[in-house]
Amino acid sequence: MSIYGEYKPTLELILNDLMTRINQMNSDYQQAHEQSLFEHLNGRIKTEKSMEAKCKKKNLPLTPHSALRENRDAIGLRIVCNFVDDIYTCIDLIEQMPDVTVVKKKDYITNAKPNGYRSYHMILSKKVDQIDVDGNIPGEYYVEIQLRTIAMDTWAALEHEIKYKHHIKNPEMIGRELKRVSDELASCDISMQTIRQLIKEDN
Ligand code: 0O2
Repeated sequence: MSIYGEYKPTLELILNDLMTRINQMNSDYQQAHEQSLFEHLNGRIKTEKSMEAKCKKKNLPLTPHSALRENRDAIGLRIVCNFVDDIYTCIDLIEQMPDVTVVKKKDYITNAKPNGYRSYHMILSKKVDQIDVDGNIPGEYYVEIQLRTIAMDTWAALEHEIKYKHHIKNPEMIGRELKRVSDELASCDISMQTIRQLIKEDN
């Protein structure tokens, strides 16, 4: 039996709907501004195995309620932008979407995690016609959206890979190096944005 129980098809429905709308948002922006808002968009339903592991870690029973209420990232989207400014434009546009309410924001771009992780996280609550885990119709489901630049995404991918390698000889040194690279990439992100601004002002 799936940890998502009978709600799995609704999770897929919400994911597809949001991906379509966010891609449309990018096309509309591209038409209006002659530049895209983001470089790419990924979406996933957290695998049942990962959701079970997360529940176990939090000492939660392996139930749809734990998966969909105690955790709010069963549905996850990741928007990867070229420039930091574009992240905040995306956030504004997402906040204006109908039938979606932002219930939590974490700005790890302004305040990077101590290890150097940078990203902007939003938890959305979305109303749907389908029943939810509390028996409500319309139902309420949570969605996590992570927004990052390409540089932040590259860093997070490498850091994630290293986390699962158990035989690192000098983890302190690797951690320090990763933090240093994260700061260098953040500085490059700012420089790239400045260059874009300079090009715009020339036109
Ligand atoms: P996966 O497989 O990526 O989904 P919560 O989810 O709210 O219980 P927390 O810590 O409050 O836990 O959430 P937070 O800080 O918003 O981070 C959640 C997700 O952000 C993680 O999901 C990662 O995807 C990403 N993330 C956060 N910190 C780091 C980090 O230091 N390095 C990397 N590479 N990614 C990070 P999951 O569930 O861990 O995994």
